[in-house]
Amino acid sequence: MKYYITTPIYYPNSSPHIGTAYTTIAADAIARLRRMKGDDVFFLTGTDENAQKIIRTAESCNMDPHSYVDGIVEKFRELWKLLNISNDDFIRTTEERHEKVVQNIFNRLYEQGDIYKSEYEGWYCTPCETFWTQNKLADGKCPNPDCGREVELLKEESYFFKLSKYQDRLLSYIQENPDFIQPASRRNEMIKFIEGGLEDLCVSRTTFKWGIKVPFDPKHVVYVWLDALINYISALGYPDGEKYKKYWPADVHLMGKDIVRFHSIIWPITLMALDIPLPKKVFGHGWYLSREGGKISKSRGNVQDSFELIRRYGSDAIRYFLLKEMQWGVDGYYSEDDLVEKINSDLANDLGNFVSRTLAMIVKYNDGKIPVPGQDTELEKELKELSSSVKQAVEDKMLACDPAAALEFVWQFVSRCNKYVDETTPWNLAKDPASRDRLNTVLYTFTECIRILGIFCAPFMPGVPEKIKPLLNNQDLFSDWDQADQWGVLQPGTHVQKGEPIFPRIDVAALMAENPPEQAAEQMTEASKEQKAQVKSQAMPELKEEISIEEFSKLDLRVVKVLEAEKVEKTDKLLKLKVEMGQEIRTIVSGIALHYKPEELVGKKVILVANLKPAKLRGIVSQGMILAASQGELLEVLSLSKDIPTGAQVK
Ligand code: ME8
Repeated sequence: MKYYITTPIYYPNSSPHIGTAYTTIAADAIARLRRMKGDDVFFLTGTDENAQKIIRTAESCNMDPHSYVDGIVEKFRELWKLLNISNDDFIRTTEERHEKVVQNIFNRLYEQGDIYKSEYEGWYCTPCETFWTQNKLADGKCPNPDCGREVELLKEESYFFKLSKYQDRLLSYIQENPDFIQPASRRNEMIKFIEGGLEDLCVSRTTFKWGIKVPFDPKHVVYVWLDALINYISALGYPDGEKYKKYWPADVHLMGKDIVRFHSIIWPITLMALDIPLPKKVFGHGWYLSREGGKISKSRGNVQDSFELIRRYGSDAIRYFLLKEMQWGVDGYYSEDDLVEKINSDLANDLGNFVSRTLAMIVKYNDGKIPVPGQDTELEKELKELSSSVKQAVEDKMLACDPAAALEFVWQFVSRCNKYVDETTPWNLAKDPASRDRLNTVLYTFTECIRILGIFCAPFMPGVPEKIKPLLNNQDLFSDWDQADQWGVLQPGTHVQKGEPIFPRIDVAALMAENPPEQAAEQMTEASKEQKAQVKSQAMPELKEEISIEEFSKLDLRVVKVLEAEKVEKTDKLLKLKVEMGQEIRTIVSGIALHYKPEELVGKKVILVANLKPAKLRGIVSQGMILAASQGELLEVLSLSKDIPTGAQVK
C-alpha cells in the first residue's frame, strides 16, 4: 500500500519552534508506523519562501531575502535531523522544480478561463498573507483571532481565480466525503464558510518582485498561498513524474487549524480545475498554547529555543511530550515544568524503570542470560492479548491522526508490564528453588515485554529501540510492527545487560538552580499572570489512570503538625517546614510560599505523604510532601479541624 503524508511548508521567517515541530513530529510518527506496517511511504515537508513577510523580515535584518531564507532553512533541516524526522523529501518553493510547476498551472488555469485579469482593491494582512474585504475586518484590523494586527490597503492590477465557479461542486464534495476535512468541527466550520459564499481570489501581486513570476505577465508574482499549496504535487514531479503517478492523491495533509481554510478551499478548487483527484484527508490539529496564555508563535515571542530544549531533555522526550499533550481536535498546553514532570513520571519512572529493573533481575537471577520459559499462566496470556489489542488500537488511532490516544494505549501496556512485575514477585520466586521454572517464565516474559515496548515506542520515539538494542545483545528487533504481538521471538540463552537508564530522571532541583523560579516570576507581567490564572482555571485537570486499592494503600499519609516555617533563601516559591509526626521531627520543603506566609502555617495540622522518597531541593533534603488542593492560582493546604494526634494515619 502506498501512503503519502505531508506537513505544511513553513515560512522560514524565523527559526522553527515547538508549535511548528508538533506537526512535523506527528506526521513523522504516522509515517514511521506506516513504514513499519510495510507501506510504501512518502513523507514530505519543506519551506514556503515566496511570502511578502519574508522580504520584510529580511529587510529588517539588512539582508537580501535569498541569503536570509537560506540561513533559516538550514535551521529547519538541522532541527528535523535532531528530532529524528524521517521525511523523504524537503521542498523549498524557491527551487526550480517547484517554480516550473506553479507557472505551468497558472498558465493552464488562465488559458482555460479560470484565471482572469482585473483590479484588486481591498485589505491585506502580511503576517497572515491573507486578503480581507472591508466587511470582514475586526475594528479595522486583521479578523484572524490569533492575529488582530494592522492590515494594509492594496489597490493594484491583479489576476483572479474563479473560486465562485467551483463553490457548489466543492460544497457537495465536502458533504459527500465526511472524512475529507477532519475533525468534524473544522469540517462544519468550512461548510458554513463556503455556504456564506466564495469570492474570486486575488492570485497575483505587483508591488514587489519576490516570488514566482506569472509566465505571460512577469510584472506579476503568484500569490504565495496558490504557489505554496502546489508544493504537494510539484515535489512529486507533477504532471509526469513517477512519484506523482505513484503517490498522488495524498492520504493526509496534516496541519494546524489555522490553515485548514486554505487547504479546504483554494487547494481542492485548484485540483478540481486541473482535473486532479483531491487528497483523501485534510486534518487540522489544535495549537500548542503557552501556560501564560496564547498560541505559541514566533510573533508572540513566547517560543523557547528548540535546540536548547533538545540539548537539555533529548529528542525522544520532546517528541513524547508534544505527541502526548495535544488531545485530538483541541488545543494543548506546553510548559517546561509539564515537560519535566512527564519525563520523570512516564519516561523515567514507568518505561525506563521497567526496563532497568527487569533486566537487573535477569542479571541477578540468571547471570544475565534469557532463560528458557516454562508454561504460561493466565498472567502471561493476559499480557499477550493486551499486546494484540494495543497494537490494533495504536494503528487505528494513528490513521485517525490521534497520536495522543495512540500513546495512551502504549502506556496501558507499559502499566500492565509494571503490574506484571508486582504480581509475579520474582524476588520471592528466586528464594525458592521449586519456583525456578516459574521464575524462568517470568524473566523470559520480561525480555519479550521490553522487545515489544521497543516496537510500540519506535514510531513515537525512534531513539528508544536504539537505546534498548544494546541491552538485548544488539539484535535488530524493532522495525516490524507486526512483531508487536508475536511472542517467543527472543532466543533463550541470549545475553542481556542492565545498562544505563534509558530515560534518566531530570533533577528538578538542579534545573531550578539553573533557572531560579523568582527570575521566571519576575519576567511574568501582571497581565500574563492574569491570563495564566484564567487559562489554568478553565479546565479541570484530566483524571489519572485508575489504580487498585492495593496500589493506593502503598501511600502512607500521616497527620503532622507544623512547628516551624521559613522561606527558603533565594526562592520565592519554597517554604522549609519542621513538622512533628508522633515522636519524629521531619523537614519538608514545600512549594507553597506564594500562597502562605510562614507564620500562617505554624500550629496547623496538615497531611503528609510520609513514605515519599526524600528529595533534595535547593540543598535541603525534603522528607515527604504536604498535600494541597489547587486549581489555577488558588491553592489551599489540606488541614484538620479536630485535634487528631500527629502520626495518625490518613486512609
Ligand atoms: O502557515 N501549535 O506556515 P507557518 C501547533 N506557510 N502547531 C503550530 C503552532 C502551534 N502553536 N504554531 C505553528 C504557514 N504550528 C504556511 C503553510 S502550507 C501549503 C503553507 C504549525 O510557518 C501548524 O502546523 O505559519 C501550523 O498550521 C503551521 O505550523 C503554520 O506554519
